[in-house]
Amino acid sequence: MILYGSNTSPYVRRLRIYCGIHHLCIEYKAIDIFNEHDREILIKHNPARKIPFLISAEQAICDSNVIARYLQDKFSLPHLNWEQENLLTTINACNDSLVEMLLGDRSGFDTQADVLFFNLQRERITETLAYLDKQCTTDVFLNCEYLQISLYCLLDWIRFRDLADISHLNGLLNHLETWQQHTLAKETDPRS
Ligand SMILES: N[C@@H](CCC(=O)N[C@@H](CS)C(=O)NCC(=O)O)C(=O)O
Repeated sequence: MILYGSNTSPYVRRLRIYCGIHHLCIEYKAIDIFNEHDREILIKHNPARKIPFLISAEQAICDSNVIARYLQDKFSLPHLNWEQENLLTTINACNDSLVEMLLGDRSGFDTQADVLFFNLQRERITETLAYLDKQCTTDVFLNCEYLQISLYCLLDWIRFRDLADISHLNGLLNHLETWQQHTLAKETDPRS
């Protein structure tokens, strides 16, 4: 199996850390989705034109959430319960809005403008981070390694790209500090 992605994507990184922790024999290939040659590979396998995607002997699996479920099935790893799925949805919502803001910024838009689209993203980012700050010390969260990894990858990406102020959110800061000691967090650091 081959996991395609980029070293900077938090969605890809969460899967790389998860595979590493469980010693899953998955090859990783980094691609640059804005490079002409690599984009052909992306287009061939994922109509949504997003990373990550996984190529297995049987088929291509697109989207980090689906890839995680596929790996959990394939390697008999625990699935998330419904409360944990909801937390993952919250992490993803925050991550998706930050991606939109980053792309808006790179496209030359004023992402701080008082307009509906950016107001909605900013509201979602602020509220989901505040919510996750409270949830990240609960048993529901702490009993799920995939959630812990996913939140760590989001927070470290926020810090790496300077995307949001989390300096007042102590739960999130503690989570970041705990996970950044992990060998796999160091090995997948987007800065290196
Ligand atoms: N729901 C997707 C989101 C993946 C995603 O947004 N990936 C970004 C990179 S971090 C991407 O490929 N963006 C390309 C684009 O938006 O055109 C997942 O969980 O895999």
